[in-house]
Amino acid sequence: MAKQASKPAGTAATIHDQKLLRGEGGELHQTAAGPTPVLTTAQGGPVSDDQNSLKIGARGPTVLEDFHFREKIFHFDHERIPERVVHARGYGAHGYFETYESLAKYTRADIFQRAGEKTPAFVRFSTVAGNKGSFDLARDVRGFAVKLYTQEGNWDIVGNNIPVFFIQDAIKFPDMVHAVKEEPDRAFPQAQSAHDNFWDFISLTPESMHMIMWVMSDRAIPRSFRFMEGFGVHTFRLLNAKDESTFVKFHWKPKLGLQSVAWNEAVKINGADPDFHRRDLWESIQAGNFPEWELQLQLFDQAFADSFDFDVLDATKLIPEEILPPIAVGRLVLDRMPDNFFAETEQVAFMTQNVPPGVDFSNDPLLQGRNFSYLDTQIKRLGSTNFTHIPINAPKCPFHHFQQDGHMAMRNPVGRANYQPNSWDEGPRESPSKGFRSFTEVEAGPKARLRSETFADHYSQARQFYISQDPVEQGHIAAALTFELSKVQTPVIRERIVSHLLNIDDGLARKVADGLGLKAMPNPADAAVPTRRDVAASDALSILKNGPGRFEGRKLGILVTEGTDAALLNALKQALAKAGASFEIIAPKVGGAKASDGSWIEAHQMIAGAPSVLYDAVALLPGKAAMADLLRESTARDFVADAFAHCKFIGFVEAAAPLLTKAGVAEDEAVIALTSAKDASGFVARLGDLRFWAREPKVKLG
Ligand code: HDE
Repeated sequence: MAKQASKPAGTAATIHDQKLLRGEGGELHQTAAGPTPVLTTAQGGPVSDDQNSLKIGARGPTVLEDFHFREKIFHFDHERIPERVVHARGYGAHGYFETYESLAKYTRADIFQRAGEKTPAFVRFSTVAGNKGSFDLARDVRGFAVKLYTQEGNWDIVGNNIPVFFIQDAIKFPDMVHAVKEEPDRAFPQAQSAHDNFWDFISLTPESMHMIMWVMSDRAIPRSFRFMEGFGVHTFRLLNAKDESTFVKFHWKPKLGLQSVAWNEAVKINGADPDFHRRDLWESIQAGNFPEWELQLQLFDQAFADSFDFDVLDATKLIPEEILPPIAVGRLVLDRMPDNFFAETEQVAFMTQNVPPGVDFSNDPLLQGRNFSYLDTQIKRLGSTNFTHIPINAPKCPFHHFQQDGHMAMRNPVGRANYQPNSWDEGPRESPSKGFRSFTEVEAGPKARLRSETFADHYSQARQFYISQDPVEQGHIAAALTFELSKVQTPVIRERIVSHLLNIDDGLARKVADGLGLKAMPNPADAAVPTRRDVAASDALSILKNGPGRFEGRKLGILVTEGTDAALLNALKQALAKAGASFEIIAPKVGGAKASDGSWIEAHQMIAGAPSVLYDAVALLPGKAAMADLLRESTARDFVADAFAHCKFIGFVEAAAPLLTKAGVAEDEAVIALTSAKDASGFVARLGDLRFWAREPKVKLG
């Protein structure tokens, strides 16, 4: 088969053009890679000239008759489809889910019947508020949407990296989203919650307080998709063959552990590499380092649910893992990037209502509303009821139904019967035993717009989250709230938020009030139910208390110049490979530099293109003779100063000492001298701590 050229080389086109002008014509189909196919129109007609529109004379008007020109421009004009109303910016990958053990005791879902069974999967990660072209490191919730192509149809677990949500009832979703998106009169700020409308809505919506603690924590600025958890958020049901129900909450746990960046770092990453998260996923999958998550389930029955002082139907609440430890039931591995972003990542349609037999919904009013929204929104985005005909959305199991026609119908039924029952013995029939059956819950009550009393405690779990954090993390929450509210121009909104914080933690409220320069402390907000001040801490809620203790999957930035110690550099590379970590070489010139032993060091980046915010730690290996030039580069100084300010580990050779001084680096145990190649493995072992947070009070990260 002829190989498809990705795009014609510019020079070839020019030569082709000149030949045509000279009247030589001729097809230029030979390239270094072999023959390429003849360019055609969408109708398959061969094209002779794709460089010039059809004109009357060289300087005359273009003629309407030029069907190739018209088709090309017409198609281009219609390339865009509406972006998602939320979660517009996303990035996806293919992979598989592997079942550990049979879960037949709890569910009859086919995907959970056989140990070792692999089910194809597609996952899309996203931010929520920003548009499709916004940056990756916004302070925001991350979408974590998983499509499992099971033998009983597609199962979509459309989750987030935060296990709770802002609101309790889907009817508030448009208000919540309007408030966080850019303000409608001025169309800014983009992809950020630091503005009046968002905080106004939040200050008037106390049920959002638990979620606000999460969003103001480092969870909302993840280091990469690979280091995030995912959560189904709502309580679902599993149903076994006897239709017995078990409540379930879904959790995805990253194999490489959790990691986030610092806020000051996030701001700089957005400038240096707005695609930081998607590039990270692309690079790791292309390098064969396939990210992996374990699916863990919290399983419980009605009696257990009734024992909580919160309602498991309330999506602003979680069940602490200490009270109900999750059990691991399988793993998700992402091992292949899409061939085409638009066809797959943009057109994938996730829907909460896609569940296989053996999985069912609960009455969570947020989930009930989502089950309408996700079908409806696909018509808007994808333009036809036949969006399931798009390969990424089509089931990978056999399917048969009588739905027909409509725009862009690609799979059309054959035969006479397009209904059932019919007398022709044609077509599929329903199966009461194999088909989806809802849990036969008995429902009764007045038809009214109600909110359950059991949803009324808005502060206890917000407090639980806050007191479960490490002091460093608590500091980050206070700093994030102070920063966000400093962008709110209406003082009464700032005060209202502080009045809610008083119901969560006095120390936090005081810190934020102080950071904002509030003249007087407001009264605590009215609370429908007083905060349970004695709520127990849950260590599972902290990132830092659960550090991975290894540098695997992370990246070291290595600064080199002419005269870099080749032996040390090679030893570092080996130690990193052993640790399962990667590196980038940063040199004054991207062409590279000559090492101490005369060998050539290939560089990945020049210093100005690779600020240290793009790396988890840095090693400074300049040669002595190059230092005078390096000291003149302000980007080299920033490289070091930022690494220090962001509490990163810094390895340095003696020659780099003047650069450390110029960057204001003070000695501490994470600023590590590298005297020779033998220091490399010890240095890489230290990197497993990821950050040296004890430095933070000195650098006042804010
Ligand atoms: Fe979504 N959400 N959502 N959401 N959501 C969408 O569906 C909606 C909610 C989530 O990568 C939309 O196809 C309502 C919670 C993810 O394609 C839309 C409510 C959670 C994605 C929609 C919620 C999510 C979406 C926009 C309140 C975590 C991206 C485009 C009841 C459990 C999926 C689309 C992807 C996308 C509606 C709340 C997660 C409009 C009405 C809670 C990960 O249908």
